[in-house]
Amino acid sequence: MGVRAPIGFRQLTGYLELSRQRALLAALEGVLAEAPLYTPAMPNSGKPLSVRMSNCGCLGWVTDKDGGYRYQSTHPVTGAAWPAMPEEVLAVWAEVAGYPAPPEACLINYYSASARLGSHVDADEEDTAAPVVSISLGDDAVFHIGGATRSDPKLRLVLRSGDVVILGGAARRAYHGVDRIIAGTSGLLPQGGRFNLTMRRVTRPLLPPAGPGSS
Ligand code: MD3
Ligand code: FE
Repeated sequence: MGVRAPIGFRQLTGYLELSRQRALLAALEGVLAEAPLYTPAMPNSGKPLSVRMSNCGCLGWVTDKDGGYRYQSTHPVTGAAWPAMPEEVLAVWAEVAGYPAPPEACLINYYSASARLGSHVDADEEDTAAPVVSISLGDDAVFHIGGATRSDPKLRLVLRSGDVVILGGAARRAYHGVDRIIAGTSGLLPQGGRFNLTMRRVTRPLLPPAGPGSS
């Protein structure tokens, strides 16, 4: 029997055409010139992650040995405020999120050919009603998503350049990770590897979204 994706997982395969991927990449290079990729570290152990990270938007997700997982308004190495989220990124959220408030954080993950991201749950956001929207650029990634516990069966699928994934509902609380990058599968990044952008709402909006029973 096949493993089903959790409710609320939606992969829009090939959503972004090449011209739009290139425009997103150009905007991303501008962001990274101001907020360079850094090597995050695990809380307590200080073990470095293989994925390098940066952020844009008013808040950014960071992790280091002493401070642990958190959102903060400044780059952990330069101390500067995160750059604004580019309009090309905000446009994708506006098109697919189905959420009345804009994202506050956009985490930028960069995977070299040997990078991976172990199975985890994203649980540092206060606004759990908002979806997470992911954009993949560059080489293919083997991604997995399971359920609410680490031992739930996992669905494995490939995320390709131009794919947009929307994580809402139960999927928002599911274990997930990146098993590996398939090097040489995209010509988008001159240096190879893969960028993943995840737009997130961190705080609850002042006006909560309309829901069942709200009229
Ligand atoms: C499922 N990023 O940044 S994107 C992350 O490809 C993260 O870089 C992966 O996991 C990457 O936290 C996966 C798809 C994704 C993003 C956020 C999720 C899946 C998710 C949040 C909850 C559940
Ligand atoms: Fe995640």
